[in-house]
Amino acid sequence: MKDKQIEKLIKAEEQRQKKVINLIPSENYVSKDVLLAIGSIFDNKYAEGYPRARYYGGQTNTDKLEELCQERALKLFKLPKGPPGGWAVNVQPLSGSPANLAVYVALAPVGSKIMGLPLSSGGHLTHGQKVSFTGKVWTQVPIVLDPKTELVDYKKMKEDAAREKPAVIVVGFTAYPRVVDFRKCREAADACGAYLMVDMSHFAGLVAGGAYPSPFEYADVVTSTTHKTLRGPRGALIFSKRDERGIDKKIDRAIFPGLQGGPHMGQIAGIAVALKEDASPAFKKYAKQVVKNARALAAELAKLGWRIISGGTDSHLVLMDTWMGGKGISGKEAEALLEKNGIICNKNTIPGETRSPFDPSGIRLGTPAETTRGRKEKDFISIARRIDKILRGKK
Ligand code: DSN
Repeated sequence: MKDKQIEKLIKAEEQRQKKVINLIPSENYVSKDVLLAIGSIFDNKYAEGYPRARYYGGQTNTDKLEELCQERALKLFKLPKGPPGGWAVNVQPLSGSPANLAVYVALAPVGSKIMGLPLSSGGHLTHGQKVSFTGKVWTQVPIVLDPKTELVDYKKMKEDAAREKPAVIVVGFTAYPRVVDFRKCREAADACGAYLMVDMSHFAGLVAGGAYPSPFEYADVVTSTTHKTLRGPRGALIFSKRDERGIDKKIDRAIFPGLQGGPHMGQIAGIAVALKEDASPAFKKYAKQVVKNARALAAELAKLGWRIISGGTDSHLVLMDTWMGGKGISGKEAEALLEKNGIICNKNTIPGETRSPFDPSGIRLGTPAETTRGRKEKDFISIARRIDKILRGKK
């Protein structure tokens, strides 16, 4: 590389990534083929529009690439193309937040309501949080967690939806360790005529690998980033049901020309590569191992006396109360102490949070990245013991 400054930083980051134990649940390690595809000459091409309906010439290869990526995405989740009764997928969103925004632009009139889980309970900024653009244009109707079980209170969700009549109900969270009951979410959407949107960014790879329930039987729209458990490059997908409501057409228009310009064709090439990798038997094994590892991590931490939110996990992530009502240490301190000892995670609010989001009561731990590196349950039991020692100041 001619640019030595940047080359040095790339090498330093490579070393850092190799050295640490990465427990950030939303990160992963992509294959060399994915890196080759995103660094390819597809990056040079403008392709505003969609296959066979572009605003620039020279689209022979980009059209084929985008259609192949779409085919692979539908096949991975066993979705028929239709219409009617099938699914469409838009592979152009630049990342998860723009994808979610595009769905609201398409389906929720300005000023209407969006029902979502507040950030402090494990939701996402783009699920209608006030500091996000989605909370300024639309009003969030909060999904509430049962304070005892720390699980979604589906009964209240349905009652609140019937009363508040949100245009969209968005489920699928970023710090919620358990499975989401998509059938009950559908009932809540039907109680008020809302669209049911599932943001499966965190667990899409688990769905693909058969290690987490699929939302497609119940949802109208499903969004996902491609760089978390799906183990692809940065980007996102929007799946929409193809029926007389024309959701897919509205979403296509919301992405382009509504919100975005030219798609990042290099990223789309990388996404297509990852989606093929995700369809392999090896990836199924990987997805199941991710969950087994998270369960082992949660169980060992609980055994060592830490409070695990909801008592465990069904997914790739563990939410841990490090503060324990003042008997432990804050999430910010825990994150820093662990990083000093080579373990990377993120501080996180916990349900019923009483502290500031900048120094909350917990940390979020995840297994996708280290499972990619081949770690198994016994490794995660050792990691749990190491975390315990570090947080108790014994290391
Ligand atoms: N930043 C992602 C996560 O870590 O969950 C969500 O956008």
